[in-house]
Amino acid sequence: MAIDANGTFRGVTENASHEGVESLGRFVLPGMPNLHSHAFQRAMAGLAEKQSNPQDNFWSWRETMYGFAARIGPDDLRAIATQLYVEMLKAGYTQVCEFHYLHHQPDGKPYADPAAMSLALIEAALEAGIGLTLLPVLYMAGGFDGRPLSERQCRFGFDVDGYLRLGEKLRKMENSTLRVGMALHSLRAVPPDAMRVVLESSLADGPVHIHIAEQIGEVQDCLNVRGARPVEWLFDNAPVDARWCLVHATHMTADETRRLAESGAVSGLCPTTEANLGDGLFPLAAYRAAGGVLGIGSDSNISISPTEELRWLE
Ligand code: NGQ
Ligand code: ZN
Repeated sequence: MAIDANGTFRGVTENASHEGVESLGRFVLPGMPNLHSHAFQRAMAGLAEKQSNPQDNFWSWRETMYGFAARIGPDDLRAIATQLYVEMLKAGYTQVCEFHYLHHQPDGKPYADPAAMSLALIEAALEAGIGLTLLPVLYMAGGFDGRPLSERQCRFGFDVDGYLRLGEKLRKMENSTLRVGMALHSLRAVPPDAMRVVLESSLADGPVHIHIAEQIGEVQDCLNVRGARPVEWLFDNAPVDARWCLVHATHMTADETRRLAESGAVSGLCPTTEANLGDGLFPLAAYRAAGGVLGIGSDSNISISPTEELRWLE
């Protein structure tokens, strides 16, 4: 098996001689990266997997999730994430991208150390022995119209300066098993001007992740306020390339699908949560035909199984 300098598998030679090659004596598979996780949501498994009201949808799921999140502090997060990351390793994930927005205390005040919740995740990954790509999330507004964060969203919020300070601090902790990138929660949560500023910062020279188009409602709001669909708007306004991961690119036109595939950006698909919450199917066949790159994520961590995600995707 040929592996390039980035650790990416580049090819397999059939019937190769094993002369001089160390045998592992068993079948081996490449470690699977988990492109999208909200660790704390592992502990709400079972709270929202049933419909208690015919009107239930993504947004009512989110209210349940917010109510649960309000009870999680740094010690809880460390415990939940440590157990989760061990589960991930046992299931075959060897690297996890943590899309982390639970930054402050439940009332919105920063912890004495504003990085307390990030540090809990770093400690959990170290304890479990999984590679961590920590993606601190920028979350500034409650919707495309720029409305302020709701009471329950206040603990997610940073202004641009505070966010970049957090990113710089975490960057200094990088090592062989910890990488720090950037995440924009979604187009609805990050005003265009703020997006431009953070994308010009040094934090943007690593991985950049974003929730892009999971819900028909947000596609509609984006069209109404910004005059374009989310994927379309992002490509027109940001330098999207192979460093980017667009999570939940569920709702795309044929043209958006082609642009995403040609950009080299990764489509981060989370089949089990997208099936439960997403109200749509990713255009997999067209995307693959256009040469698009994809990976999977366990997102809300109801299922922690790469084979299960791939089976649902197929
Ligand atoms: C999240 N989860 O950030 O946990 C989101 C829901 C939102 C999924 N999109 C919150 N599955 O998008 O506002
Ligand atoms: Zn997510």
